[in-house]
Amino acid sequence: MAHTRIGAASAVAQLQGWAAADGRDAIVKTFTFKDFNAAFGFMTRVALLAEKLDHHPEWSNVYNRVEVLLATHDADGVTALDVRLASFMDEISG
Ligand code: H2B
Repeated sequence: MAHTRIGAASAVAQLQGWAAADGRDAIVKTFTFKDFNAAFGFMTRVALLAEKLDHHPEWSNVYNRVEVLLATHDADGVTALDVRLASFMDEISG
């Protein structure tokens, strides 16, 4: 079943430190770590959940920083799946 679009505003209201993206229905957050090893460890843990959920982030990494954008492509916007992945990222980065 396709996920229902909830929209970026609703998602950021349920999360800490996430913002609505410019120009599309998506949420964004920049995570900063101690060093590259910590950043890449974070990405590896997120990758395992992303595969399990079949729901993948758009992201980029420069040294200790990971910039993340989450949206559900099938729904053309933000759904509960994005909130789930965002919550996990917050949990393991804290
Ligand atoms: N990730 C995200 N973020 N949105 C999707 O709609 C999506 C995905 N669809 N990962 C999945 C893969 C789909 O393309 C595959 C075929 O299941």
